[in-house]
Formats: sequence, C-alpha cells, structure tokens
Amino acid sequence: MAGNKTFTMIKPDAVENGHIGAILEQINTSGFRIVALKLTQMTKADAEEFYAVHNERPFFGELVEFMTRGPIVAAILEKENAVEDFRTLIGATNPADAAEGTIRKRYATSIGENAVHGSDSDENATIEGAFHFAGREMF
Ligand code: DGT
Repeated sequence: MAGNKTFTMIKPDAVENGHIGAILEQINTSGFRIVALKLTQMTKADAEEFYAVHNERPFFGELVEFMTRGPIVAAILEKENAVEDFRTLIGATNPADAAEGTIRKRYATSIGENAVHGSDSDENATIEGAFHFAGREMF
C-alpha cells in the first residue's frame, strides 16, 4: 500500500521570487495536510548529504551551490498516495516539460532552479523528513 506522507522543499529560487505563500496555498487546496513546516537554510554539507545520490552527475556542484544560496521552506505533507500525487502536482523536473497548472510550470525558471522538491519514494520521504525535522516538530 502506498504511504501517506511526502517531503518537500520550496527551493531558494521560489523563496527569492516571493512564491512561498502561493505554493503553500496550492499544496493545501490540492488536499495535502501540512505535518511539519519551517524556513531554514542548508549548509554545503547538508546539501551534499541530501543529494548524495547525484554526486557523480555533472550538475552536482551547481545543484549544491543553488540549494545553499538562500533559505528554503522544508515541509512534510500528508495525503493518501502522497508521493505520487505530489509529484503530479509539481510537474516534470524541467519546467519546459511540466504540465499546465503544475507548481513547476507556474513558478520554476529552469531545470536547475525548479522551485520545488518532492520525494520520489515512500522510503525517501521518511529519510528526507527525518533529515530536516525532529519528532517534536511533526504534527
Ligand atoms: P527533485 O524533486 O528536486 O529531486 O527533482 P526530480 O526528482 O524531479 O529530479 P532529479 O532527481 O532527476 O534531479 C534532482 C535535482 O537535480 C532537480 O530537481 C534539479 C537538479 N537537476 C537535474 N537535472 C539537472 C540538470 O540537467 N542541470 C541542473 N543544473 N540541475 C539538474
């Protein structure tokens, strides 16, 4: 059975561009409940650990640089079938390929600066949520 939680970050580009409120509104009206939420900034070591699966990719340095250049909004979200439904809501990695009305279509600027993160599996949702939040910060 699919799990009911996912983890997201509103990335530095979307925070800089003033889209926190609009993105949280779209998340809420799409049926996700906010379980945990904070504005925080990742260190280089945090980003290297969080994105360790990508450390051989040519864009890894750029990705770490981008994700640490300013604050992000980290959140744990709850909904039936959360991981898959949230990835549908955010749209394709590259905003040029993202469906109309998706968060990335509306707010992302490029494949690298793509406004939001969404976990790609139930297992990673748990790992990523625990990376950013202590138990007492989850409701
Ligand atoms: P997410 O939710 O941020 O993990 O993104 P996904 O799962 O849609 O995309 P994934 O796992 O293939 O790549 C992780 C992040 O790495 C992506 O959100 C942005 C960055 N990235 C991926 N491909 C490229 C690229 O070709 N150039 C640059 N600069 N960044 C990329």
